Amino acid sequence: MTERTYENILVETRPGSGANALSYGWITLNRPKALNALNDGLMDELGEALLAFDADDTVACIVVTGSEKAFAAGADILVMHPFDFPNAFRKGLISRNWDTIRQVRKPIIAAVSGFALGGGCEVAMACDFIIAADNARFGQPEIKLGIIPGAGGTQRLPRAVGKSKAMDLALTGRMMDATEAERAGLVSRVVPLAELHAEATKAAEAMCGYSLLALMATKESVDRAFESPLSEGLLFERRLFHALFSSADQKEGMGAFLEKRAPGFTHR
Ligand code: DAK
Repeated sequence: MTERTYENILVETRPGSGANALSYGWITLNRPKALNALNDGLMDELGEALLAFDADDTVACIVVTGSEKAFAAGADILVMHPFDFPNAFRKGLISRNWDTIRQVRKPIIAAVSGFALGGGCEVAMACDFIIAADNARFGQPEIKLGIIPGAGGTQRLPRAVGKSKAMDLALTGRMMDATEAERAGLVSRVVPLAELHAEATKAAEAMCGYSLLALMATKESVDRAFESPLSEGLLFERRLFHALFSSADQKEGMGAFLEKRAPGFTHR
C-alpha cells in the first residue's frame, strides 16, 4: 500500500509475527481537540485508508482505535447544527462516507478506550468486534440533542445488546461502562487501559497467521447471521464451507495439523 499522510487519522502498516505472516493495518482516529468528533474530512480519510488496506494483498486485518480519552465523541455537532431538513435531505447530511466501512471485506477490530458516543459508538459497532479498555464508555446520547441515532444506533445496538438495553441507552442518553458493555455483549473483551493496544495487536497478529480466504469467508458468513433468516444463513455457511475445500489453504491447514507442523498459508 502507498503510505500517505492524513490530516485526521494516523495510518500504519504493521508486520505480523512469524515467517509467513501477513501484515495488519493500524488506524488511529486523531482529532484530539474535539475528542475525535467525526467530520467529513475524518470519515473520508477513514474510508480511504480502510479501502486501501482492504485492497492490499499483504494485509490480513485492520485495527481502528482512538485516544485514551476518546475513541470518538460522535459526529461533529458544530457541523450538524446549522442544517435544516431540506438541506440535510438534499445533501445527504453526513451520509456519503459513513457506509464505506461496510464495504471492507477483511476483519476490522475496534480497540476502544474512553468515549465512544453517538457516531463513535456506531463506527465501533460497524467494526467486526470491539475490544474495550476498562475506561471505555459507550452511548447513544443523540436524544439530548433533539435527534436520534443516524448511523445504525437504533439497528445495530439492539442486535448487539437486545431491545431493552438499546431502548434504555437511546431514550435516556446514559452512558454504559466497559463492564456493562461486555456483560451485554457489545464488546468481546475488556482489558486494563494500558493493555488495550497489546491486546488488539495480539488479536490482529493471530489473524495474520491464518488463511486470508478463511478470514474473509468467516466475516462474510457471520455477517449473514444478521441479514438473513437462519435457514438461509446456514445454507450460506455450508456453501462457503464446501467452497474452501477448493483452496490450497485448506490442504495446507489440515496437512500441517496432521504432520504436526505450523501451516504456511498462501491465501489461494
Ligand atoms: N462534536 C463536536 N465537538 C465535540 C464533540 C462532538 N460530538 N464532542 C466533544 N467535542 C468538543 C467539545 O466541544 C470541546 O471543544 P472545546 O470546547 O474545547 O473547543 C472538546 O471536544 C472537549 O470536550 P468537552 O470539554 O465537552 O470534554 P468533557 O470531558 O467535559 O466531556 C463528553 C466529554 C464526550 C462527555 C462531551 O464532550 C460530550 O457530551 N460530547 C458530545 C457527545 C455527543 O452528543 N455525541 C453525539 C453527537 S450526534 C449519520 C452519521 C452519524 C451520526 C448521525 C447520522 N448519518 C450517516 C446520517 C451521528 C450523530 C452523532 O454522533
